[in-house]
Amino acid sequence: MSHERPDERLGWNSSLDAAWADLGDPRRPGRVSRLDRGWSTIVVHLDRPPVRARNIGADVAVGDWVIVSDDGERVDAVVPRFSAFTRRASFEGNRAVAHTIAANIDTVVLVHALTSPPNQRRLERELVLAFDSGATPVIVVTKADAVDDADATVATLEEVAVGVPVLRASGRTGEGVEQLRDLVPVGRTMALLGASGVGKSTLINALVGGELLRTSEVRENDQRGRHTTTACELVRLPGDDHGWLIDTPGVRAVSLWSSGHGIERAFRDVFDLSERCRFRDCKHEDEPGCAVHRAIELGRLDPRRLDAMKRLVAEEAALEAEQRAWEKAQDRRGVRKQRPR
Ligand SMILES: Nc1nc2c(ncn2[C@@H]2O[C@H](COP(=O)(O)OP(=O)(O)OP(=O)(O)O)[C@@H](O)[C@H]2O)c(=O)[nH]1
Ligand SMILES: [Mg+2]
Ligand SMILES: [Zn+2]
Repeated sequence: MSHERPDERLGWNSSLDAAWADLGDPRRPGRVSRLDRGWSTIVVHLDRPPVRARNIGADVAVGDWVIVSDDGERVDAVVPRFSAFTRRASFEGNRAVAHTIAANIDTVVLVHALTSPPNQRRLERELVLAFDSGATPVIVVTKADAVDDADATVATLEEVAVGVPVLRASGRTGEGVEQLRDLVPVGRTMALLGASGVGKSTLINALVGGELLRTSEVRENDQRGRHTTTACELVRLPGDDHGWLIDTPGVRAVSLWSSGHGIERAFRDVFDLSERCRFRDCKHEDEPGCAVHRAIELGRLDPRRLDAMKRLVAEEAALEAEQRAWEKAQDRRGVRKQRPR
């Protein structure tokens, strides 16, 4: 295998150079474009067909840069990611397990449909994960063609989208598509995330200008999707000026897998207010001089937003406690193993 630097048009960049150097494996990495039951599809050269390799034991996500074994059979190593959208996997018994949906992404698009009532709580959670991913979040409200008055829904979502732009779009009429495409210049990657049926694949089809991805009707009664997309997929935008999109299957639950400052950034308004609380460690319960409660009394902050934030902080704390307990248990096991006989 060559020691050639991967193609920047595939999304390689200088932070990956450093990560690759740290990995200490000079073989040329390729990019995972799809995952199917233990198999990775990997693009190594833009102008050659992708290769397929097994990813036994390797923690791989779409968008990852991986090194394939010399015999081409399996993924040998994963180049550390510069960003990743990771949530807590839903059902893993008593232990928290991370599930990375998309890796090495520059922009995260949180897709909501105008045909359903705006869901502020869901958007808040998505924003926490998006900020934690290391990528830049953007909110897209789509199906703009299907409603008469989008303004109220957009305004409701904007209330909790502190500092994050909200774009209107339609996969049917092409509204907003050009603006979205401009967010993905050559060498960049944008992942689309959201509930099933909101129109992620339809939007990607509009962006690439063809019926590349399968889509299907939502349920008439509640506008819920049918989980049409079942695997993440890296899709190239046509033309030499544009980068990559990642389509993802709709996720029902957005559980936190947090380690960074996602909550602080997603709730910047509340954190800004709390700077003016009398006590530095104010919990915004019933302490005197609480600037957050003052803002609620003045109608400047929705009390539901404070509740939502507290719930997320508690969820994150519980997750961290769980992880610490698990690590401790692992350490004990490790010590036992190392004990001389
Ligand atoms: N009117 C209208 N319908 C749309 C638009 N975007 C998507 N739809 C419809 O909504 C349904 C679901 O769209 P999909 O693109 O399959 O949704 P998805 O988010 O990819 O769903 P999953 O793959 O299940 O996660 C389809 O019937 C689409 O035709 C839009 O902009 N306007
Ligand atoms: Mg889809
Ligand atoms: Zn306070």
